Amino acid sequence: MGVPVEEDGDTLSGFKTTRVLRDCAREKTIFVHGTIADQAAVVLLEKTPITKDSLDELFSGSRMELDMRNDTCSTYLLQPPAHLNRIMTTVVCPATEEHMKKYQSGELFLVEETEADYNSITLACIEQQSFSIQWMYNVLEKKAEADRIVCEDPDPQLGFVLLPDVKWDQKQNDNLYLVAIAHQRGIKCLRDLTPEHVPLLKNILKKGEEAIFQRYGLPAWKLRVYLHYQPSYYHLHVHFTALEYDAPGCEMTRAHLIQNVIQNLQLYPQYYRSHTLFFTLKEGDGLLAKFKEAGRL
Ligand code: M7G
Repeated sequence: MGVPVEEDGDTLSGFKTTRVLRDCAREKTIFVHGTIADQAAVVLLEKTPITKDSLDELFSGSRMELDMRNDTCSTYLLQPPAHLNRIMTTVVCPATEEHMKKYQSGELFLVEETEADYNSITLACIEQQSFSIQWMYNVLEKKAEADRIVCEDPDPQLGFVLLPDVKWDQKQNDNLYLVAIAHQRGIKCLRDLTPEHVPLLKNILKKGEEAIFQRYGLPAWKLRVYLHYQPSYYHLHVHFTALEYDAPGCEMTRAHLIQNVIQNLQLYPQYYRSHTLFFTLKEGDGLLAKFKEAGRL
């Protein structure tokens, strides 16, 4: 279980920085490795977007500091009221070596994975090295985040829980991001899917879209709904993101649109078992090392 950040708690005041894993000025993010009470931790910091409904208060309630003026152009540094100046903060503690690798920047490699590669390289690697899926079981069993559930279908075969992704602060729909976690256990990833899972995928898509429309007012045609391959967590889950949001992980080397997945399974029952799949892995990734050892890169 991760360490919760209490509203007025001081979880981070005892954080000691070891090193910066990644920072990106454009995304306004910085990921830091350090320790909290001698436990390894990763802290992810991201400045939140400026919401439309905060504009009046932002203009009327901020202190303005003139930076420069030149003809028609002037720039200022605005100091908004504290509640409009938040940083979305995720704390992973205790963090493993795998977490450090996941969040640090590094060179990317395109991997070509045949059915044989999956069986001889990937499968063993994900069984040994993948991230704990305990947080998903906690959600399914209402041991965590129960108050955040947006919709649930409790059916053990077709059911799922839909809730906001940890990356989304829910303050605006522009970066809407939810995740649907299947109740059915034992479906690790895309490679396990067969036509028998089509009703499950269709159910997640239809009911997830309906729930998002009801709660957030975004219709199905404004959503990008997909599975990751490779995912970080090997228990079936589906990503729902706002179509116009350039969500991390929505690139074509990782995201598989659920509508295409359903169609592929209907046309070719063994599609995900037998097709060669392509994806990117980052330098330092354990799976990448195994592909290199096997001479596949
Ligand atoms: P993934 O493709 O397995 O991994 O997706 P990724 O993180 O490499 O994309 C898992 C999704 O679950 C991601 O979008 C995560 O941000 C999200 N997620 C991860 N954790 C640990 C949590 C959590 O504890 N709660 C919620 N609500 N979402 C999480």
